[in-house]
Amino acid sequence: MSRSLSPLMFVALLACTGPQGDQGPAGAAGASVLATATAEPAGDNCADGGTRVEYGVDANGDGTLAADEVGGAYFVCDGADGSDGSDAAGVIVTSVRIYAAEYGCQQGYTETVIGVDDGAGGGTAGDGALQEGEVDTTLNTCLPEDVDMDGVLNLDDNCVETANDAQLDFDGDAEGLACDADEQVPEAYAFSRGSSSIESSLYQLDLETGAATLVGSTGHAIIGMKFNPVDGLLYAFTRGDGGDVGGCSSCLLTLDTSTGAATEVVSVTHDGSEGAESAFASMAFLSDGSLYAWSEWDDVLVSVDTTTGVATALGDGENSWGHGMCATASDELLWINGDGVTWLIDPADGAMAELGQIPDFTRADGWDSDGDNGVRGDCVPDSLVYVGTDVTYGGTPTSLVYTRLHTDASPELVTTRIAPDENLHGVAFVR
Ligand SMILES: [Ca+2]
Ligand SMILES: [Ca+2]
Ligand SMILES: [Ca+2]
Ligand SMILES: [Ca+2]
Repeated sequence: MSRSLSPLMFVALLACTGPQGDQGPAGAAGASVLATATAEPAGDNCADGGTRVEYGVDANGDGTLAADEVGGAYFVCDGADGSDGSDAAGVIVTSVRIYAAEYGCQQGYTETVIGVDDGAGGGTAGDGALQEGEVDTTLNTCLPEDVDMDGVLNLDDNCVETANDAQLDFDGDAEGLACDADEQVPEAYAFSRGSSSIESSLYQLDLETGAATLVGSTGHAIIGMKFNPVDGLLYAFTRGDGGDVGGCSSCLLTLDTSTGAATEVVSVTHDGSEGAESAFASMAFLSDGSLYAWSEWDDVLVSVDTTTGVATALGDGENSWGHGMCATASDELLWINGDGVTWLIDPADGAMAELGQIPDFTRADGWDSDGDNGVRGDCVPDSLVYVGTDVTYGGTPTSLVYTRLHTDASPELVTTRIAPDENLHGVAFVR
């Protein structure tokens, strides 16, 4: 079979859902390209007859190509040698979604390739695939701006075809948890608020859903908590200044992750602060097991000797009280202050480099009466993902938030609320 081609064949269609910024109509993802093939009698188009192929965008999504949807046509003509090629078996239509801003499509397009598997242009006839010389026309049709309708535009979406409005990505590879086959949700624990009369409870936390399962009471008023990657134990600080219901002021504890029960390690004193005690709510262990904390009463980073309980100031200190601290994969300290501004701190000398402001950070003005407010978050081990509790005061519930920190030249912070919880006051990931 040989063929001749109509001049119509090189028509290309662009059918966008709308200008940039418009929301595509729901269900528009079904606007696919269709092609139909019908027998063409001998005549002007094909001297010996052949096949007429029409193609176009199925604008109304009914699965058939209506006359007013036909965007172009071409003919596959039978050869003059009398061989019978008058069927459409050789016509191949393939479509692939391409997520790039091209062809006037701001959020990606469907590329549809149509041709005949006839060996034209050096291709291989009858192999079920179109080689370059067999391609007769290519159509590019714009995709809906948000194909999975999760509220995140295609080019910003870390699972573009899976609805995942939270955009969770705990391993930091830019492929979201919802579509990343090798991503694990970190194991995590959380504690509830305590005071001089209220014991903090330990919870096991599901970071994917925000659900918290009670483990047990700690018997103390906990203000900070982290796992030590060297011994694998969960450590916690109690409140200072007589504020611990368990009577161990500014103490470092270990917590049993099966029962919540606490074991006292050492009482921590900081000679730079008034009255030697302080509040060490923001704490983090480096990979070698060394412990750092933010001393709230004099606003300075300290290193903590877990044997003697002596806290030693690093750097000059600045800022306000902390909202959380964690160690990054490169053993820097990520610290978030009371205004939701994030910093990377060099633990060698306390030098601070500002990353940026967490958007929509919720904070009430001033300190609460207990001096125990704040977001006490943790980093996912292999990337700069911070998960903490977002606290407002005056009885307003807290919620678990997820923040991705981009540390390139233009830091971008993305905050997503995972789930509300009325009692969480800080989180720690198993190391
Ligand atoms: Ca072929
Ligand atoms: Ca989306
Ligand atoms: Ca998605
Ligand atoms: Ca991932």
